[in-house]
Amino acid sequence: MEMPAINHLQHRFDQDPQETGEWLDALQAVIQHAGPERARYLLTCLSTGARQWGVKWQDARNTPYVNTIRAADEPPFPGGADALATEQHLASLMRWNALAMVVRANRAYGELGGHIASYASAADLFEVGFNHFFRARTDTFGGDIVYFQAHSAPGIYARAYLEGTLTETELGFYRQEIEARKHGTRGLSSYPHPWLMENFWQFPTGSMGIGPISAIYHARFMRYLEHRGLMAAQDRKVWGVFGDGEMDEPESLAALSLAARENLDNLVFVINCNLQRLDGPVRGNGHVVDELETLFGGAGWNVIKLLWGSDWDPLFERDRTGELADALNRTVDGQLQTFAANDGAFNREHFFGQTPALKELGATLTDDEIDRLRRGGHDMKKIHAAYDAASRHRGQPTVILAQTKKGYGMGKAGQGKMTTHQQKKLDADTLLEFRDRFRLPISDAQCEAVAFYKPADDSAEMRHLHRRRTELGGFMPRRTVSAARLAVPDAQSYARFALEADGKEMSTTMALVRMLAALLKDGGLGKHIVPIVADEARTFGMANLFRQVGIYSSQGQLYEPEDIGSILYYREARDGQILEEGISEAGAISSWTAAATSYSVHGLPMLPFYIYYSMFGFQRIGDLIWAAADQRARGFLIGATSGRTTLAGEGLQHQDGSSHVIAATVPNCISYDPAYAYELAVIVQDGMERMLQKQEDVFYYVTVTNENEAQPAMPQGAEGVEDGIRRGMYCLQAEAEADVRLLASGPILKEAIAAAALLKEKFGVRAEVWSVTSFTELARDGMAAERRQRLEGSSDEAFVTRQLAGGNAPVIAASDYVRSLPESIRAYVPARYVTLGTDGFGRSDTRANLRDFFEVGANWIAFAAMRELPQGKSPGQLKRIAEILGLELDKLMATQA
Ligand SMILES: Cc1ncc(C[n+]2csc(CCOP(=O)(O)OP(=O)(O)O)c2C)c(N)n1
Repeated sequence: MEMPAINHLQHRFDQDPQETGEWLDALQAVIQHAGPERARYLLTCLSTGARQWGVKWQDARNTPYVNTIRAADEPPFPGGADALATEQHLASLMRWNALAMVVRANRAYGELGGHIASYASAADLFEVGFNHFFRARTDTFGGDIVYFQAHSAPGIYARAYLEGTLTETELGFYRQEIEARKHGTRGLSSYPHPWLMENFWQFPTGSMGIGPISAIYHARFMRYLEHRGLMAAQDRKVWGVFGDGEMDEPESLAALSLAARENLDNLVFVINCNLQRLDGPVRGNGHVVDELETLFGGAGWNVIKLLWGSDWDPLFERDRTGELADALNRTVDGQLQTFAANDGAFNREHFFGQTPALKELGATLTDDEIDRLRRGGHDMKKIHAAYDAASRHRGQPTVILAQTKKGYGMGKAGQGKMTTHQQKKLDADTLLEFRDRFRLPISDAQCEAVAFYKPADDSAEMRHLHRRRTELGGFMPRRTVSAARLAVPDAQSYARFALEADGKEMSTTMALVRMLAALLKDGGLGKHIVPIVADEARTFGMANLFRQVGIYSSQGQLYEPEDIGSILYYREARDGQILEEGISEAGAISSWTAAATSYSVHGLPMLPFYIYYSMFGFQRIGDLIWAAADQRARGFLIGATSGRTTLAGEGLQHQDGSSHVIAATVPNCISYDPAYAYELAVIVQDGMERMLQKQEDVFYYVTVTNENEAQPAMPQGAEGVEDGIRRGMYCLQAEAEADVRLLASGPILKEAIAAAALLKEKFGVRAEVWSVTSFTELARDGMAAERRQRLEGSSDEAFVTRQLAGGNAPVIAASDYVRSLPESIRAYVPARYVTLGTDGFGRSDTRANLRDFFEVGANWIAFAAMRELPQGKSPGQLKRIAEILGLELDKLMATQA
C-alpha cells in the first residue's frame, strides 16, 4: 500500500531528517505488515516510555486540517453512481424550492423573514441523513430522533413537498400562519414548533443551544427507559444537526462530558461548520473545527472531521511534501470564507499561488474546477462515509464536524458573503445562475417567477425518493400522539394524610414528597413516575427515595457507599428511578422535558416531577421551560423552598418572589401557590387527571415551602372548596356581613388569617379570608370572560367577580410574590382593591422580620384593611392604628432599602 508523505513542516526544523525518515519507515512497515492495531500499541508503548524517562511530551490535541476518514476507507455509496447522481439532483430541487419559499414570502410581504443561506449549506448533510440514516418510527421500531437546525426549516419543508406530506398551497403560506387560516389551509411555521405544526415538528430548536443539550439528555433518557425495562433496546439513534455558531451557546457544550461518561453511542451530532454565524465568521482568526475537535475530543467524544470533498483527494495524493495540508492548516476561517465568496481565478491566485508546489497543484485544474472544489459537507459520498462510521461506532457519542460553505450555490449574491445569513431577496440573474449551477429543469420564466418545482410522480428521482423513505420506515419529521391513558389513583390512596391532616405539622414540601413516595408505590402509575433533582434531594427531605426507588446509574454502583449501614443509604442502580442530575438545572430540565414528552416521542407516557429551588427555575432556565412548553410537555415542576419571605435566612439569590409572574406568561403552564397540604393534594390529583387521563397538553408549576405549620384537614361539606382550589380561590373563613375581604396565597395565607383575628380583636372589624391558590388561573379566566363580554355580548362574569359578588367590602390581597401577581386580577375585582407584595431584593433574616420588612405580615395586612374602612380615613386615625399594630410608618420601602 502506497502511503502519503507526512507534513514536511515537521522536517523544516528537523536536525536529522535521515533518522526521522528511518523511524517513519519503521512505523509505515508496521502498519503495512501488522496493521493499525499493532501500530497503536507500539505508539502507546513509546509514549509510556517517554513519560517514564522524563521526556515531557503530549500528543497534540488537534489533528491536521484534513478529513479523519481516509478516502481508501470510505464504503461504496449505496446504489452506486446512479443513486448518488439522483440524490444530488433531488438535493438541488430542494435547495431551489426552499429558496423559492423564502423569496416568494418576502416578495409578497417585504416584512416577512426567512433564511436561505443556512439550508443552502446544510442541504447535503440533511439529504444523506434522509436517504440513508434517519429511520422513522414504525409499528415494530421506535424510530430515530432528529433535532433539526431551526433556520434550515425551509429545506425540510421543501423535502416534505416532494414527499407529498406538504402541499404547494402550504408552501405558499410559509411564515403566514394567520393568513393561511383565512384561506382554509395551514401555514408553515418559521422554525420547528409542535404547537404550530403538531403533526410535523417534534422538537422546537429555534432558540440556539436548546437543541444540543436536549438531544444529549434525550439520548440519555432513552437509555434510562431501556435500563429500567420500560422500552426495548433497538439501537435507536438521536441525531442532532446544529450550527457551528450555535456551539458558542453555553448550553450547547454544557453536557458533552455527560454524553461521553454515559457512553451514549446512540447519539450523533452533525455540526454544520459553514464557518459563519449571523454577523460574520464564527472564528475568523482561527479554526472553529479545530476548537470543537479539542472540546468534543477532550470531553470524550469520537470526533470525525469531514472537511474536503472527493475532488480534493487527487490533490492530496499528488501533494508528496504535505504542503497542501500545511497550507490548509495555516488558512484561518475568515480567509476560508473569503475563498468561498470568490471564484476559481481568485482562489488560484490567492490560495494555490502561495508556494511553487501549490501553484503546480493548482495548475492541474481549470478555474471552473477550482471554483467547484467541494468542501466535505457538500460531498454526499464523504458525508455517507462519516455517518456510516458514526452510526457503527460503539462506546462513545460521535460528532461530525462537517465543513461547508454558507449560502452554497447562491453565487455572488450570497455564497460566503458576510451578509448572507439574512439574504432573502435574489435578483433575476442570481436566480438564473442558481438554476444553471444546479442544473434545474425550469424555464427562464419559471425561474424569474420563482415557481416551485416538483418532478412527475413516476419520474426516476421521485420513485427513488419514495423508495428510500419507505425502506427507512416512512416520512420524517412526524409527530404522533398514541400514548395510552394511564389510570390515575384515587387521591385517598396517596394523599389521605394531607386531605385529613387534622392539625399535623408539616411543610408543603414534606407533603409533596410524601405524596410522591406513595405514588411511586402505586402498582399502575408508579413505574411511570420520574423524580428529578439537581443535587437538592436532601434539602427537600427526599433522601428516603434513594433507598426506596434508587438513583439511576447506567453503571450500577461500583463502590460501597459510605452510609451503607443506614436504612436510607445512597443507592445507585442501573434500574434506579430517580434522575439525580447534579448541579445542573439546565440538565435536569432537559431530562424533565424528555420524560414529559415521552408520551409523544416514544408513545410511552411518563410523569416527571422535577423538584428544585424555585428561584433557579423560571429565572435561571426559563428558555428551556419555554422549549418544553413548545414541545407540549406534560409533567410537574415543583418550585420548592419558595417565597421571598418564607425561605428565611438564605438571602437574595435564593429568595424567589417572581417565578409565578414568569410562569403566568407561558400559555400551557398551569401554576399554583398552595397554602395547605390538602390544596396541594387536590392540585396534584387534578394535574394527573388532566395530563394522564384527559391527555391535555399542559404542565403544572406548583410552589411549595419549607415552613412547618399545623395543617388543617380539607373543609368538609363546604361548597366549592375543591372546585375553588382548582380554579384559583375559595372562601376559607366566611363572614355574614364582612367589612373587608382578605385574599392571600401560599405561606401568606396564615398572615391573612392572623390579620383577620387582629382586626376583630383590636378594632371589631369583620374580615373574610379567602385562600387564593392561583392568581394566574384567576386572571386567565378573567381575561377570557372579559373577552366574551366584549366580542360576544356575553353577560358571564369572571370567576373572581362572581366569588366576590356579595357586597362591596374592600378587598386586600397579599402573597409572597411581587405585587404584579395579585395586580393581575384587579380588573375583575368588583370592589376597592389593594395589593401587597414582596417587591425588592431578598435578604437574610427571620420570616417575621422579612414579612415586616416587605409589609406582607399580618399587621401590615390589617393596616391596609383599616385604611379602606371609615375608621381609617384621617392621618390621626391611621397613626393610632399603626401604633396599635406596632408598625413604623416612616420606614423605608423594601425596594429602596
Ligand atoms: C438563543 C438565540 N440567540 C440568537 C438567535 C438568532 N440567530 C438565529 S440563527 C443565528 C446564527 C446561527 O449561526 P450558526 O449556528 O453558525 O448557523 P448557520 O446559519 O450559520 O448554519 C442567530 C444568531 C437565536 N435563534 N437563538
